[in-house]
Amino acid sequence: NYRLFPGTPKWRHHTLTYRIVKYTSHLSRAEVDHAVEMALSAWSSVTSLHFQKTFSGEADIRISFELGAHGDAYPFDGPRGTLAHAFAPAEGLGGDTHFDEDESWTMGTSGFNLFTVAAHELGHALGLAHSREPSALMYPTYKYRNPKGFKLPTDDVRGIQSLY
Ligand code: TQI
Ligand code: CA
Ligand code: ZN
Ligand code: ZN
Repeated sequence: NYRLFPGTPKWRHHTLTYRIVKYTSHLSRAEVDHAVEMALSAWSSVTSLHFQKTFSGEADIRISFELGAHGDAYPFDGPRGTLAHAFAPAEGLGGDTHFDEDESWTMGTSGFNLFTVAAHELGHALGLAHSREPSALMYPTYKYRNPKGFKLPTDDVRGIQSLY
């Protein structure tokens, strides 16, 4: 029940670089690093993908927390509404993942859990669209996921393994 994007955009290399360009004021840097690492490993653990962190220059996946209008065609809208978005695999903006700095990002069950939303967005950044399967991570409804012991639902595994 997973879906891919029209034209099936995907990364042509399997070692992808990522860079956290702008952090949030709601969490420590270490917490953001940890949530992102856990989210990436959910996807790399079931594919041949590897993620390499970079600290300057270009990166396939540029991650940032942004407020309101931030230079792409999709301005953020303050608390609630849109939480984050990510661009399908491509050069340039492709793979980039933006989080709305106006949300209350947390490491727990209150507000919006950063790991949960990051794992979903990175699915988009790798080429998955929304699933029709309600238990899937790529189903378009927020549901808290505990990063401790998290296992990617079968539908998402099938989806990502169809690409990588
Ligand atoms: N942002 C939407 C999302 O990521 C933006 C979006 C809609 C989108 N269609 C897309 C992004 C297709 C890439 C490709 O789904 S959101 C969830 C939910 C959002 C929603 O802020 O609405 C999560 C962000 F619904 F699944 F909970 C993260 Cl986890
Ligand atoms: Ca918002
Ligand atoms: Zn954006
Ligand atoms: Zn989505």
